[in-house]
Amino acid sequence: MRIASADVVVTSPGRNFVTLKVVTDDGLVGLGDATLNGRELAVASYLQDHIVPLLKGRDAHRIEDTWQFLYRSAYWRRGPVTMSAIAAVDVALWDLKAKAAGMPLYQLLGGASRTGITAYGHASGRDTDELFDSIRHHLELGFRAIRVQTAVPGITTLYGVPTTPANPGGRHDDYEPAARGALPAEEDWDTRAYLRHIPTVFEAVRAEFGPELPLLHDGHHRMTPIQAARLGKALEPYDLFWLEDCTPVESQEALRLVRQHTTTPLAIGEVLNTVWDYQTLIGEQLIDYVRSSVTHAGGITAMRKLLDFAAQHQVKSGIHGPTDISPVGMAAALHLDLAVHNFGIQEYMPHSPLTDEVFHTSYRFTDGYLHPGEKPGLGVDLDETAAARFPYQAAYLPFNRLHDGTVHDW
Ligand code: EZ4
Ligand code: CO
Repeated sequence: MRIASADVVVTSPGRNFVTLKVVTDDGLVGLGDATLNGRELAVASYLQDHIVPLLKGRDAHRIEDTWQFLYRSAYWRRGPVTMSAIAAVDVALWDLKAKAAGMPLYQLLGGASRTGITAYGHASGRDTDELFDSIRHHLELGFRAIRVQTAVPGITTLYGVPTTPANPGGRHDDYEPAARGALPAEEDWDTRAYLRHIPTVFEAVRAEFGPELPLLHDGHHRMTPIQAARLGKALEPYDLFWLEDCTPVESQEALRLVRQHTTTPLAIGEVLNTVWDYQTLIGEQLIDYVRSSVTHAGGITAMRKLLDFAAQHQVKSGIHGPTDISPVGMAAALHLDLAVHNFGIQEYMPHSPLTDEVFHTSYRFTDGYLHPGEKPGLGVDLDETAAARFPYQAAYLPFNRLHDGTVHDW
C-alpha cells in the first residue's frame, strides 16, 4: 500500500480547519487533523512545503517508521506546529490501515475496553440564573459530567463565557474563543476577583444540583502556584472531578506546590505536545488527567505511548475536545478513548451545522456517552466540494491585560 498523493485542505465552515488527505495507489483515502487554533497556516505550510514531498511513494503501512522518520529527520524537535503536522500524517496512516483491514480503528488499537465514552459538556453563564439554565440544558442533552465557567464581578470579558448567546434567542453554551478579524481581542483579568468568586459559584451549583453530578472547571493557566493551591483547597467541599490548567504549564515543577496543598484532582496539558512535557508531571504523580489532544501531540502513535506512561502512575486520559479539534481529530480521540484502559473522560462540544456539511462523521452521542461507530477507519469523510465553499478566514485567540495594562496569560 504505497502513498500516491497527499494534499492539505484548509477550510472555514464557521471556523478554520486544516486537514491532511493521503491517497494510496489502490485508491484508499486517509484523513488527519492538523488544526492549530489561531496559527492554522503555519501547520498547513509545514505539511504542504516540507512533509508532503516526503510522503509520496512511502509504504502507508509503516506508521511507526514514518513517525520516527518525521520526528527525527526534522532535527528541530517538538513544539505545537511540528507535532500537529506529524499527528496529521500519523492519524491519516492509522485511518488507512484500519480501512485496509476493514475495521474501525479502535479494533486495531486492541479493541473496546468499554461500551461508551463518558463525555463532559460546557455550561456557562453571565449570572447564576443563566448558568443554572445552561447546566439544565446540558443535563437534558444527556451529559453526565459538566464543566462550569461563569462571569466574575470585576472582570469584563472572561474565557469560557460568551458575552452574547451564540444565536439570537439561543442558549448561552457555545464559547468558541477565537474570533475572526485582523487583530486578537483584548480581554481583562483580575486574579483576586476570580479567587473570591469561583468558590461561591460551586457552592450554589452543588446546592441546586446535588452532590452526584461530576463538575469540572478550567483555570486556563492564569494563577501562580500558591494561588492555584488556594483555589484547589477552597473548592474541596464541592468535590470537583477536576481543576484544569491551574497554572501556566511551562513549569512542571510548579505543580508540586499545588499538589502539596490540595486534594482537588488536577488536569493539565492541552498545550503540551510530547511525552517529554509530562516527565515530572506524571513521573511524580503531580496530576490526575492528561489533557493533550491526538491532533496536537503527535497522533495516535504518540498518544498511546503517553497514556501507557500515565497508566503506570494512575494518571488517566482527559483528551482535549473543543470545536477547534476537527471532526477528524475528534474521531481519532474517540477510537483511542474506547481502546485504552486508563480512560478518564472526553471533552465534547458538538461542531456547528456548517462544519457538519464539510465533515461527515459516524461517531454518535447517546445518553451521555460518545462512541466512534463501526465504519472502517476513523469513520469520517471530507466533502471537498463543500470545503471549497468556505475559504480560510484569519482568526485569533484573545489575549489578556490586567487592569494596570500588563499582559497576562490568557
Ligand atoms: O481555550 O481550545 O479546555 N478547553 C480549552 C479550550 C482552549 C481552546 C483554544 O483554542 O481550554 O477552550
Ligand atoms: Co482547557
